[in-house]
Amino acid sequence: MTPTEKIWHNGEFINWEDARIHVLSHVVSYGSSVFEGIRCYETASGPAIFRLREHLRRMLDSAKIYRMEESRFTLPALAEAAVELVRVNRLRSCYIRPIMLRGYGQIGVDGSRAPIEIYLACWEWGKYLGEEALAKGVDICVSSWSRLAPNTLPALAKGAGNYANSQLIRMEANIDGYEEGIALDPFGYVSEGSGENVFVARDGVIYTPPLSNSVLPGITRDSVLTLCGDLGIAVQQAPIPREALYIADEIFFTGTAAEITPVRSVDRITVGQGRRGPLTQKLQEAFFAIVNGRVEDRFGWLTPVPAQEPVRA
Ligand code: PPE
Repeated sequence: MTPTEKIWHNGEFINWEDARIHVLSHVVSYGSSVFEGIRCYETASGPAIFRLREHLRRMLDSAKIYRMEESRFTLPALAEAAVELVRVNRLRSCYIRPIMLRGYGQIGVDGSRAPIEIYLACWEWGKYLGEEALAKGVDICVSSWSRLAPNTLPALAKGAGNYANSQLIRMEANIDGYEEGIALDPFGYVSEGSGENVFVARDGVIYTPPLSNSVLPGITRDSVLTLCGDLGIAVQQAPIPREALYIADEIFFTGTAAEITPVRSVDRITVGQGRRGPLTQKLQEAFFAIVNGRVEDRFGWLTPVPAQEPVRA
């Protein structure tokens, strides 16, 4: 990771190196933070942040679920801070990581009296599942770990604690020679990847698990559902049995980091023709045309970042 200059903390910009917390901060022992991942894309008219409001809304929702009351900063104030963050760091494109955490000052599980610290950081982040993944697809497995059981950890919240489960899925997949793992939900239905939602196509119809199958309500997932409607592609939110993965025509992952990444095999069983399928390609083209500003932003997904100083070469 290449450091950038500034990180936003509770309303002020501080230097990258100064964004430190005490080891006894509540979050370190108990995973008590919520966070977001947002991409800012390079367009001909400057950097543009993708679906900024929706991401910040999800972070405030996550905070509400975890009883992290925050009244200092409203959604518009955080959105303004994110735009300013990209501007002061003079980046053409980047990944933005907002984090709300329970800080230093209270011992024990109940962290409700520990101070809440809000940070916004950004850095340049390339392709998530490898350079060739977007064109060629990735080889994945069904994880031996299940996704979060209902009423254990809240799947709708992007809470750091939830990512203990994601880490187990991702590390196991990587050690076993796969790029990523798909987890089933506790009832055996397809849920999601460690950091991506999943879509499965067969006979021209695309399916994705509903939110009740323990998935994060992905912003990219929502964008793909919108694009399917716009392009006239049939799409359904429906429970997906594991074996549907093996007989799919196409499978792809969606996520801020993964964008729209085709899957070419599951458990070493080839998906369709073993390469990016036509529906996946059509959706990728529609998605990248919007985020790179090559077509009109017809859904209002982009927040432009005004230029301040010359962009770094
Ligand atoms: N499910 C999970 C578990 C998840 O972490 C993500 C995002 C998604 C689905 C897709 O959501 P969205 O980004 O809103 O479309 N994962 C983030 C974390 C990546 C990381 O390694 O850190 C991301 O893609 O930014």
